[in-house]
Amino acid sequence: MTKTIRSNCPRDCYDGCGIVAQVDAGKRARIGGDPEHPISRGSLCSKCGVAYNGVFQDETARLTTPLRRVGEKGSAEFAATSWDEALGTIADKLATIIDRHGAESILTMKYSGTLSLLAFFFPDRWVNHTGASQVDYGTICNAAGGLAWELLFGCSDKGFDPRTAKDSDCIVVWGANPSHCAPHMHRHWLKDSPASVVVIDPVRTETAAAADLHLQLRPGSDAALAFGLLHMLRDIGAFDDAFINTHTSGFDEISADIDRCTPEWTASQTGIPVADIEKAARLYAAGPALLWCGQGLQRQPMGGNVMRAAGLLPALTGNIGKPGAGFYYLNESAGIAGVDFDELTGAQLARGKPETVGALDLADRLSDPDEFRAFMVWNTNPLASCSDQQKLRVACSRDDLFTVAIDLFETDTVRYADIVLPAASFLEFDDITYSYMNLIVGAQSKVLEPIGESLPNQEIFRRLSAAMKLDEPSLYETDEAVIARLLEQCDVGYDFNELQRRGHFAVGGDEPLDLYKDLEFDTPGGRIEIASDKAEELGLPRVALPLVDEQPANGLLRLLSPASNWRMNDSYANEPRLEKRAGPAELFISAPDAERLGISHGAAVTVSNESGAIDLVAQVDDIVLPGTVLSYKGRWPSREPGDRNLNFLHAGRKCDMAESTSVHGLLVAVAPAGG
Ligand SMILES: Nc1nc2c(c(=O)[nH]1)N[C@H]1C(S)=C(S)[C@@H](COP(=O)(O)OP(=O)(O)OC[C@H]3O[C@@H](n4cnc5c(=O)[nH]c(N)nc54)[C@H](O)[C@@H]3O)O[C@H]1N2
Ligand SMILES: Nc1nc2c(c(=O)[nH]1)N[C@H]1C(S)=C(S)[C@@H](COP(=O)(O)OP(=O)(O)OC[C@H]3O[C@@H](n4cnc5c(=O)[nH]c(N)nc54)[C@H](O)[C@@H]3O)O[C@H]1N2
Ligand SMILES: [Mo]
Repeated sequence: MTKTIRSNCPRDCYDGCGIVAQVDAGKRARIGGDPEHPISRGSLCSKCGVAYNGVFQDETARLTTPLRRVGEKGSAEFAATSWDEALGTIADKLATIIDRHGAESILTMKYSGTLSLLAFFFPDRWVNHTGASQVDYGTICNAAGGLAWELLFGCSDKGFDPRTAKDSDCIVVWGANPSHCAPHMHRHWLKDSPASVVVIDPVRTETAAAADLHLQLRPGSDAALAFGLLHMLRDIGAFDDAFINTHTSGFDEISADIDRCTPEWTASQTGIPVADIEKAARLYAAGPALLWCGQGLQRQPMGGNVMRAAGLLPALTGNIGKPGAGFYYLNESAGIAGVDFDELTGAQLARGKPETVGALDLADRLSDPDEFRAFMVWNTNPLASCSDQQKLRVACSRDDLFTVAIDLFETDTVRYADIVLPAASFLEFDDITYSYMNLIVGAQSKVLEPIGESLPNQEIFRRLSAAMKLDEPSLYETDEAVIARLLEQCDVGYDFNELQRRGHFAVGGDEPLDLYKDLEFDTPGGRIEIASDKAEELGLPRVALPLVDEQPANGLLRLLSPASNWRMNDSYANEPRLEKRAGPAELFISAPDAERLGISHGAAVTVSNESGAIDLVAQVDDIVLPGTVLSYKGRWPSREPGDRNLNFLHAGRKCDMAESTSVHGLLVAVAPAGG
């Protein structure tokens, strides 16, 4: 008999889809989209729909037992072992390390393999209790934008409720690519909305191609564009002086810069024709307007400044606190506002502030044998996703580094581990999901038994705590107890069984929430801080500035490596059908650049800089303009020629804020391969 079970996708994606699983005893489940879920509307995306029915349920692809290393680090030669033995070994090793060098010499690193509340946050209790060091994971992804909008708006993870688009006249999508990264928002939300859509992106993404207006600017010229748009908005009378006077501070400090950024100057800096700058300003000024700034936007050398500049649009036009208006970067603390994160993560267990390591410093710091003696990694694959790939690999090869990796699959990072622990997939345990865009809380339901001996992250850490004989009760709290409390904190109004039956809970009911209705901002002064003392204290400019990155010289090109349609970050590189769809790793290059460099469509090219070189296949395509090349992220080095991916070329340069990545700012030379 077929059972139908409702669940929700907990992966690192704006959408947050509802799932329906059809399960026949002893067979694979069929995983599809929930027709009654407002985002997925009956379908999953082209990648997850394949992977959840494929490699996620394939026991020949999954890690099924704990493993211990028997060959060289990196060789992936392992022998199966039992949970007791694996956890016993880890407990012994860590006890010795803590005894001799202190818990801070254990470096822990997690990220967003799954974002469900227990599997993501519960292991933090163990980290806090032991006092282990932590990689500051936001620095690999979105920390600069976070700090920028905290300075400006007081908060970066509370934006507009997407449902308010029904009242909007314009939606600006700035440096986000929903056609890949939020496929259902691209397909339904943007396409169905009555608003005109303006996309600001150096790449003609599918979302850009479908927009009313695409401003295809030079990468790194966004702050100039923002000031140019402000100049035009002021000219056409779209500034809201009453709003500026009442709800912002520091306007005087940018007013002269707005004057200076004439349309002609802006066009010369960004490459966008004056007429299009004017058209964009008029569309934005036509009525209530929404601004979505992507995480891709701030992954550039001056990414923090760019975010502060872009955020001035809603601030100076008063597009805040009314239906159809607003700004959005992330919505984490909006959808699950009630959750007591200190309790969930065991913040009170920490004795003092833990040592943190920025992701861009990981390779350097982990290379130092005196600083870290153990490396524990789960929910992330740094040997594919982090900068300084070669150096990180050498660091992970250290004989005196004890490495534990927890994953579903044998990733590059797993290949370097001393002990590997098999994680259960989100289809195999109950949890709570949310989206960082849509205000929805979902039931993650157990659809299948865990494959092999795999276990959910939270259970792995409970058992590790037991193996280490830790006596803190909260390390052992059951899933049921935590889930019940989370639902209470989120004010769901019913229990987990009922949530499973309904599938999801819409925060605020059927109507869009206005999260800035009261026009209160969490800044020191309670207003939108156009000029910020706090920024100055941090050694940053007081205000956003109309800066533009220097144009690449000597024939170098700017390499962007945004998200692929066929990958979830680096996940699914081992899914055969997606591997086939994605084909070999490509470099998109404009026809004029290809001609200048003697590169033909389909030819092998070498992409190089001071960090090294990788070979890709040229796609001559005008989705990029001359000066810019693009290659999608999401490759496992171990499955690529030369055992490397794009991050081999990323020396770990930080952007202007929060120690955060500038990966979309790499400069490279491109030449025919073997030339
Ligand atoms: N060149 C370039 N590099 C980039 C980026 C870029 O734009 N360009 N983007 C950066 C960004 S934004 C990010 S967020 C990072 C992401 O980089 P990573 O965090 O390394 O992303 P994934 O490779 O998907 O790693 C997630 C891992 O978690 C595993 N996993 C899934 N579910 C579970 C679970 O329940 N338990 C456990 N233990 N594991 C699980 C998956 O199998 C996968 O191996 O990459 C960054 N790297
Ligand atoms: N399919 C799929 N979905 C994903 C992911 C995935 O890997 N695959 N990753 C998830 C994760 S971890 C994250 S953080 C989000 C990220 O999702 P997004 O926020 O959409 O980020 P990216 O894909 O890195 O980049 C978005 C766009 O920024 C543009 N961009 C690059 N440089 C500049 C610039 O200088 N100026 C402007 N205006 N734009 C620029 C790129 O061309 C790209 O089209 O997506 C999540 N969803
Ligand atoms: Mo990310």
